[in-house]
Amino acid sequence: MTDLSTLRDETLAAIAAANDEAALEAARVAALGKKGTISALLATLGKMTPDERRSAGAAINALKDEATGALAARRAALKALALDARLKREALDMSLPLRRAAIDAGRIHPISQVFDEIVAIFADMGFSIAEGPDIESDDYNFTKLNFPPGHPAREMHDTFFFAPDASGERKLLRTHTSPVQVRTMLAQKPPIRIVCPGRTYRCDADQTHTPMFHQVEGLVIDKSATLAHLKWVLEEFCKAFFEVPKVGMRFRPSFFPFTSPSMEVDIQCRRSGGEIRFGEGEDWLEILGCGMVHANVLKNCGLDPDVYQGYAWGMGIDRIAMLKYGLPDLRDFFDADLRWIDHYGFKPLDAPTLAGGLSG
Ligand code: 2NM
Repeated sequence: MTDLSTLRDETLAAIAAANDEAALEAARVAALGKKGTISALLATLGKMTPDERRSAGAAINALKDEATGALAARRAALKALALDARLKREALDMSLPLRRAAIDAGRIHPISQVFDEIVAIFADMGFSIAEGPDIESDDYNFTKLNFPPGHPAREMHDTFFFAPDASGERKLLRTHTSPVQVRTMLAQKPPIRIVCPGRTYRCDADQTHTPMFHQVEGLVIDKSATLAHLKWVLEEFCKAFFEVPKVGMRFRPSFFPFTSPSMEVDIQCRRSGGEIRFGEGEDWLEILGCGMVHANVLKNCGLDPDVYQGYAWGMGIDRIAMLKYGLPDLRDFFDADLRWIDHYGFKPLDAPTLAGGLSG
């Protein structure tokens, strides 16, 4: 039976040549499908004599079994090949160094760290955090804070003004965070205890000044807030922030339009061998300005100065951060150099707390 042996060779060759699932299925249908070659042969058995059927039947059924077996074997081989290819594709090189997870790679900027430390200290004393917009009105940034129109202090702030809007109003970039205190006094009833961290702007750029810088200001308004309370709050703050058991402080008379009396505050320090220690020593370091809130400011913000009094203070954060963390150059803060932030930055999960230690 040449026919049968040719059909056998062709069928087995087609199965062996099938390189994927679809080609294998096509080979199966061609041989064993309803209209397949082997199925057609099987259909001829009915018309044969019993003798013919006995010999041909056995041969055709043997071919059918062989083809079925070859199909199963080829299917298994294709599956193994596919698995091999997938394993090769998805192989992991276990000797590669571990990539740092985002939480390990990220760093907190020293300015943010110092903000967080200061916030933790004042939150512990019962202060709330208040924030406001960077773009302010002249009224909130100056007028309500007792800067009279044309007063030289307005010029001293080197203000960035925007072009006047349709109504002629000239907005500005806030030169201090004090407008946040103004907004709070206008919106809340005393007692008020807030600290206001934020960005501030003055048109000034040299070795020790950048046009954008950072401040934290504080405000307490109550019926009996006094200068003695202010001194205590600032002393507690300085001890906590510089992480020392005591600090020598000096209050020098000064002038701000929004406070009376006004003072500048120095803390004692010791400089030796390029290092600085805070709290004691023969040098003084100016760190903040403060005073009792001027009666005009209280009035401008809807508070009766015969009922309420308050104290306030303000400090620049950038220089304080440089001193506390030994950062040599102010300009590094704004260079966005990953090596610098890697070296000087703080780990995100080491959040400053008084109980856990401010700076880790
Ligand atoms: C300073 C120094 C002294 C201050 C005053 C006020 C307000 F709104 F209550 F009048 N806010 N901030 C203040 C007082 C700020 O910065 C050197």
